[in-house]
Amino acid sequence: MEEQGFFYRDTWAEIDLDRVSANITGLKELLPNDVEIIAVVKANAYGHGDVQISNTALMAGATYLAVAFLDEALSLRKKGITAPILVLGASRPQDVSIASNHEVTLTVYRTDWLTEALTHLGKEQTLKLHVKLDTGMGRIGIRDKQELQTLEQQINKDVRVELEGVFTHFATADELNTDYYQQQFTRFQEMLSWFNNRPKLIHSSNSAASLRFKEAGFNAVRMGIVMYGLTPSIEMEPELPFPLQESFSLHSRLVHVKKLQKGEKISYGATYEAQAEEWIGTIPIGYADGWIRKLQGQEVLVNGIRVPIVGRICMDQCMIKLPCELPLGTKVTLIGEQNGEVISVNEIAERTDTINYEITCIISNRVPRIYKQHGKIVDVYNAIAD
Ligand code: PMH
Repeated sequence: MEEQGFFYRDTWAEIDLDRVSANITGLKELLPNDVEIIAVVKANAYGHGDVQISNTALMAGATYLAVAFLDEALSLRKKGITAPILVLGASRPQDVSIASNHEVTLTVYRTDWLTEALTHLGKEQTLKLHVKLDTGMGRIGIRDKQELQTLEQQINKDVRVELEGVFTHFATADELNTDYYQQQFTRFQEMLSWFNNRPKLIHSSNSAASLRFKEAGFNAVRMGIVMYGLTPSIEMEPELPFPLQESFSLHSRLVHVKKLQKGEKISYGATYEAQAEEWIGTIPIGYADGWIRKLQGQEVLVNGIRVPIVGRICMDQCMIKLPCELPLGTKVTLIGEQNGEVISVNEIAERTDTINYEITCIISNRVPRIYKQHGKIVDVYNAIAD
């Protein structure tokens, strides 16, 4: 195997960077030229790998990156990313000096936060801020006019800080019913009118809104899930303006193959019992890899054929029922394609009663990531060897 030497367990995720690029190009073509793309790479780029996705996104035309926490921004800086990075979530006011040193843009979401933050900023330091407005998501953000105007004045008085942007976040942009979206959009416009001077960058759209609502594009959009080739919601799938290319796949290999006699049992609790002579394979992936116990019974692909996971999923291993005796080392695909048969992230999400976002995020750091571009492996990342 080409990836040999980077990791020593036959389980890995593959990220197809060409597909990530294609998804960004798809959105770019849909947007007016003057709308910038902010690539949302928080949570290790939804489990895909922050630095590889950031570089791919920037190459494909994104101009800004966004993460949830300052630590994530600093990690990208450490890995050599020099593009602008916005921290979308709350940072501690005492950490503004570190943000400034690494040219990380922070979100301001209350006036008392700003007052305290300014006391921690050095005389010679500068800081870029985007103000978060809460138009109905109810997480963080300013909600009233007085507070926003006080904040604007406070920022104007201090030459060290620049209010570069203003943003909000939609709670229901991926739902077919647009009533709540409309309310939030109207509220955002109203709140924008409270500024004396509107900041340079105005952004409200996540992936769903970017695809659906032109008016919410302003001059930047925050692109997360669609960049990875996943639909923002199942109900939106029929409405997608261009085909998304799923970039994440998950694979393993048979490390043990055995014949069970009728009545013999498998795994913790001995809950699975062979009904006849059966071939059972073991794959080295388990719930500690994010392949959670709820996936018992889920199918995987072997030689393009769907076969079920049998018995309880263990921490590091699980067992599958094989159609016949198969050689050790046979590739098993848990998410992705084999010979035209596909198991999508959405299928795994449905099985586990959750959304596709959660699936790629929870495939843990113990699973190495292989990056492919133009059909070749261009990078391998094994977090536990770092
Ligand atoms: N902007 C903010 C503030 C976000 O929280 C998110 C995603 C995005 C943009 C990107 O959204 P998209 O992936 O739908 O394009 N945030 C989350 C979240 O907090 N939980 O799920 C997705």
